[in-house]
Amino acid sequence: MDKKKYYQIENREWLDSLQYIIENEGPDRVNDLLGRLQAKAMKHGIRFSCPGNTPYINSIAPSSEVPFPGSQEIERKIKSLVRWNAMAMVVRANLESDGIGGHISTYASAATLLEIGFNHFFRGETEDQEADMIYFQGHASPGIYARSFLEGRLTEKDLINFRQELRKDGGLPSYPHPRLMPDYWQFPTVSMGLGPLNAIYQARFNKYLEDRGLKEISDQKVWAFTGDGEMDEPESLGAITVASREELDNLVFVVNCNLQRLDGPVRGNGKIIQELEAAFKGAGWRVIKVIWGKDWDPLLEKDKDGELIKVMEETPDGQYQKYVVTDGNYIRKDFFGRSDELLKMVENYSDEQLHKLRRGGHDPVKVYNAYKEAVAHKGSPVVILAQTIKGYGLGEAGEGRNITHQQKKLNHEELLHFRSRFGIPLSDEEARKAPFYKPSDNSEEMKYLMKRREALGGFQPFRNQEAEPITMPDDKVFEELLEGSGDREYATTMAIVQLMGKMMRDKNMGKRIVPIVPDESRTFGMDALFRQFGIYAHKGQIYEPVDRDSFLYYKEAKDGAILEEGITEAGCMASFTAAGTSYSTHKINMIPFFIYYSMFGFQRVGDFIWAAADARARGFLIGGTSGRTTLAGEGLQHQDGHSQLIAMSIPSLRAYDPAFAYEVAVIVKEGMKRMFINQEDLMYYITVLNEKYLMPPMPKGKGIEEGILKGMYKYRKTKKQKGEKVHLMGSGAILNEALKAAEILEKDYNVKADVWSVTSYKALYDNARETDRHNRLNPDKKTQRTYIESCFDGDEGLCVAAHDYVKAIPMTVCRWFPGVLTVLGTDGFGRSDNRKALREYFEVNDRYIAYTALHSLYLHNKVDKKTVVKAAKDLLIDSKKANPTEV
Ligand SMILES: Cc1ncc(C[n+]2csc(CCOP(=O)(O)OP(=O)(O)O)c2C)c(N)n1
Ligand SMILES: [Mg+2]
Repeated sequence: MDKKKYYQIENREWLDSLQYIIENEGPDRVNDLLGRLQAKAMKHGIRFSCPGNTPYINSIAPSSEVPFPGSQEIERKIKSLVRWNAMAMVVRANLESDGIGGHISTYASAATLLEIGFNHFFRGETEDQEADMIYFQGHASPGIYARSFLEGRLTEKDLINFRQELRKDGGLPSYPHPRLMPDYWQFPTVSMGLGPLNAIYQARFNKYLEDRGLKEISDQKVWAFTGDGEMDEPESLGAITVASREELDNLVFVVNCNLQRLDGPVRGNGKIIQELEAAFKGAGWRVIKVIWGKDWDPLLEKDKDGELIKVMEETPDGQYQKYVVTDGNYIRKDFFGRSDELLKMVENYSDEQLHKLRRGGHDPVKVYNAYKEAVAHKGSPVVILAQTIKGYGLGEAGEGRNITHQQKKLNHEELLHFRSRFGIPLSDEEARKAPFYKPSDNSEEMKYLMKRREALGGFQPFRNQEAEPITMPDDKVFEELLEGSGDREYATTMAIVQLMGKMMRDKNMGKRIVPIVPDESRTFGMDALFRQFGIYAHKGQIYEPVDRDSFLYYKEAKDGAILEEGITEAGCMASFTAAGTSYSTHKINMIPFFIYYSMFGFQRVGDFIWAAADARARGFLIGGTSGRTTLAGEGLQHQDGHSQLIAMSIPSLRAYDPAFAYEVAVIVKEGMKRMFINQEDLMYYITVLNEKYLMPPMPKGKGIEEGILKGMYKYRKTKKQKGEKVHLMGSGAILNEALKAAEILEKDYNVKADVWSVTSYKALYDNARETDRHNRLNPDKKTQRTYIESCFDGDEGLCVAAHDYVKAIPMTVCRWFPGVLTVLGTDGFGRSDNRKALREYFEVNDRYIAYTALHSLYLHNKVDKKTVVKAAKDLLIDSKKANPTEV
């Protein structure tokens, strides 16, 4: 027998066997057998080629589709109205205010994807149903507003004032911003990549609450709509393995693959859908491709030899984009013309028919079926890759064109085209004015639309603003820190971890604390919490940990409280946001404490922090191992001397750099009260240190607590009666240097020195700036004093500030200091060395502080030149030393 014949028989035998199993046993058994075959082959060194891709066709075969459950005709009409109003909103805003911006083409491509969701899937909130959570593609917002307008939730005035928020009667923000529309938008998305990553951790947090028994188990879904260009952001794909590892079958991604981004094609020479399929499939997601509309079904049916699929696969995205802007004849020649068989296949199709062959993302039946399968899928997250056309329906005005992303104005002809294309009942004259159009409440469209939302439980998007306040932890929790450490030295990091542990043990609110760490628990001494509170793991602990015999073993548990996220500050921040907005999303106040290397916070995930502030998240960001000279040894990439500077830019953030444990306790207590009892949408940033020293008890005196919270208070009052006076302002560990400097000044230079603990330059700056503004705008009223001024009442004098951050921070408040404020700080790149060497190098140690005070006194004619020159010598101030800011 020749080989060919033999192979044919062999093939038939194997395939028949497989066919038998398919028919009699089903897919699980088929998978099991194929896996065994693969393992056997690999044992013999034979690599099994395992393609990451399926063919370039829809994942759901037409034979598996269910019929559309509603009226396609009415839904098409509704969608057309939304399209028109979304377009009109942008066009009119730009006519009124040239260059105000907005996007038409994104929603135009996403309309079917969103409308199928609104009419059939996105659940609202009812007594016994949790609402779905939806991350909308940010710049598709005109379409979301336009739908809310039809639903009667937004007025015509709102739409007219799109992107004109500062008008007298208000307006709509450009993108989803809960800060600006707190009863409407739930998730800020438009900084690309943040939405997809946040959505993953949101879905995971929902399971966390269920697994810890804090919320009922539900089938609530998290939907994330993203652009295909957006998937280029590392954050978009950066956590997709988290979603599959955690088996987040409550998560559905919908990637709007219009094959375009802002400048042009996403993958002109490649295929974004195939690329994403491989990435998601490899990561363990269920991938549903919705590439072709139903017009293609009969063609694919006829494609017995796979010739059509081959051409579909070979054609790069750039060419598909070209077909949108060319006529049917070009498509016939360029696409179908690649084989006689294909040409024959479409010989009875007119050019117009070829041009109109619809893409999957514009076909309601295909999209409906994809969503239906997605929400029913169990065991893994699902991604839907839907092919669409950017600027769909805009025609010459931008459909599929490279300029379409920025198309914001339509001329009269283009408006009429749009009107006719979508059958909006407006005369030519009317249409030219781009009016908003809403049919009467009795029209079949409006009745249908309202009925659908009612059936799904209410409107989307919406945002809840209320939650039951927590009960404050028992005062005892804070007591130990307020009392000081006696003769035991410890660090403020230990203080905060200790405090957190105590709060977690509080029977009233302990369960609400969510510690979040990026593989840094041992650095911060948090491993002590492992055993007692457990590390959250949906699967529990299905292995025996190596340290099982030790007291503080690595305990993973299904109801664990600690979110040990691994090395991902972005992931931690996403968990922080999910926990910190839980008061709104789940009506349950959760209290996140995200503890991390402070250097890898604001500068690494600053955009996530900004988005958390937009989302009105509440919680504590704890910047550990902070301070450029306090984190010894680690060098340039680790030593943080500027996170407090970036923190100043976030309006809803309270930022503190405490020195002592009692300060930490006062700040945390206040934060708890303001965020979780008063329900203020604030976040607290507290930098803590790993330098151990004695923690004094909180000084008795009046106004200490108030001073800690407002940013500064006098910690040490000079006992000297005579001599010139200076004020030394210290923060964090550098406060100790200021205290030593005071001793030097008093002992050796007959200078009286008060020492202040400055806990928050941001608080001082915020207060001074606001007071200043009040005085400027109210010249007729009594002048208010800044908090800084009130601190120095009758005790004005020269001041020297020293801290472990850049000098720009204290300089923000210089002008409100009654005397002259001279600043010492740690500008420049860090170095690997010990604290003593670092403080010498950055000129922030006791000697530099004392010398700077003397120099300031000299500049103000309070000491003579001889004294200051001698002091420089005695205090070993070297004018030739290396300059830390030299680069
Ligand atoms: C982090 C970030 N970088 C850049 C932008 C600016 N930007 C807004 S939309 C856009 C293109 C989006 O393309 P795609 O994600 O494919 O969405 P489409 O409009 O095509 O649906 C860009 C670059 C942004 N919003 N966020
Ligand atoms: Mg795109």
